Amino acid sequence: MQNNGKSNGTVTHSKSTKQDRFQGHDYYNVDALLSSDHLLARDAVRDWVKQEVSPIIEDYANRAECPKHLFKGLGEIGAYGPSLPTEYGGGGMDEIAYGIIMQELERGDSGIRSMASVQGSLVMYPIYRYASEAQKKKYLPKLGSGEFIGCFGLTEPDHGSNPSGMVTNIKDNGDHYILNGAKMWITNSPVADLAVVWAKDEEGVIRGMVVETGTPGFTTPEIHGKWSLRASITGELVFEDVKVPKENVFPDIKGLKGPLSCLSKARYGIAWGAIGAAMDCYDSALRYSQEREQFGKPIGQFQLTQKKLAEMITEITKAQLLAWRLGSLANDGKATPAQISMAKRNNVNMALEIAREARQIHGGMGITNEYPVMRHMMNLETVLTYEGTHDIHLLITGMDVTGLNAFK
Ligand code: TGC
Ligand code: FAD
Repeated sequence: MQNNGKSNGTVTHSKSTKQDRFQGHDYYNVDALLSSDHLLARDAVRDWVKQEVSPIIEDYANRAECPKHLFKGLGEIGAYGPSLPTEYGGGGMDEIAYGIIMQELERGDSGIRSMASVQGSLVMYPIYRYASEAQKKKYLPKLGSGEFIGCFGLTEPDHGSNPSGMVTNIKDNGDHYILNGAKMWITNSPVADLAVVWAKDEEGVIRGMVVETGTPGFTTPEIHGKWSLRASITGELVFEDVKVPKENVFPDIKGLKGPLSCLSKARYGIAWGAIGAAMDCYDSALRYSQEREQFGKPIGQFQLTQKKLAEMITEITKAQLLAWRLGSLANDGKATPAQISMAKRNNVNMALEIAREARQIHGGMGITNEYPVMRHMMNLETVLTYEGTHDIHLLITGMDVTGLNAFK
């Protein structure tokens, strides 16, 4: 059982002695489509999650605390920007390797995957793609190693699904800009060293910039009371006449396509990540169904339990094939934003449905932290909403197939 981790008034991370018995599930031998490098990356991250995440995650989620000590470890295993070039702090691997690393991290916890995917896809990627060479050299190696922590500020209190309505703004003031406004729901912000922020200039054009925390007028209050993603830290970004050096503003990218291009990268990782959460729930439910007896036989022998498990592995297999094909397209530079939307929406919803069914198979035990399913289920409620809600992605697919825009 867990304890509350407190000794002499100091909160420490207590390690559970419970063994992580997770085994991967690959009904259609999708592994045969992967290279030896993909499998090596997958197994290394799976081992790291078993050693570093599984023993502590229930305790941290219980206390709604972020395991900050893992930021460095995530850097050491190459979880930040796996598909970015090594000279810019990335892993130099391909898009499938990036996806499979996100899958294994989210198998541990969606909040741990968030720690990595925000840093890699929403902070390092825009700096790599849009910042000056000097800014890249200044920030990327330290972000890649986990020495610096970054966050991404797009959402505002009154502009979530509709970021083009943002009111955060910059005004030219000689050798610097003055930044005012607020961002809401920002993963990692209270522990961040820097933020990639999107704000409108005096012409109303969206611009991106790096803003270092500690700059006078910039605060990052934490948001409390989340029942989801409890091991991930979330906060606001508040800017009151913050001086942003001109060299920190990305020179060439203008408009909403800047932040949306970063979201494509992160949504792609989530399409893979959700499979990890689904596999963990299925794995736990399958084992429970074989071990738990009622009416004199294992509950897995009842047809209704078999229906649940058979449908779960079918949906996981479909999601794996979707992710693999999307990864192949991404490797060729051919994955469209709408294809990424379809995979994010399908795979996250699939994982949430599986978490709910797995919870039922565990009966009353399913609501406890003896099993990972309720934690995954609560996490996936956020994953369904962030990076574009379930319905926004449906409308992106709808627009793509009809050619008619529901947002305008
Ligand atoms: P719209 O007019 O459609 O597009 C504006 C411009 O952007 C281009 N574009 C994209 N470019 C790259 N990648 C994409 N995915 C793109 N989608 C669109 C588009 O071609 C256009 O280019 P141009 O050259 O014509 O200017 O824009 P809109 O204002 O109508 O909005 C469309 C909509 C609703 C789909 C978009 O606003 C949207 O996706 N909304 C959802 C917002 C969202 O996803 N927010 C996420 C915040 S970050 C987050 O949640 C992080 S969670 C982190 C974690 O912990 O993991
Ligand atoms: P709203 O946009 O107000 O949507 C409310 C409801 O209305 C939803 O069901 C939505 O689907 C629906 N809706 C909206 N517009 C339409 C429409 N046109 N048609 C039909 N239905 C519609 N943001 C960041 O910038 N950086 C981060 O790091 C980040 N991390 C997050 C971490 C957590 C834990 C959470 C919960 C959110 C995070 N977000 C982050 C914000 C996230 O991206 C937004 O919550 C999300 O985009 C939805 O915005 P909203 O919450 O304002 O909901």
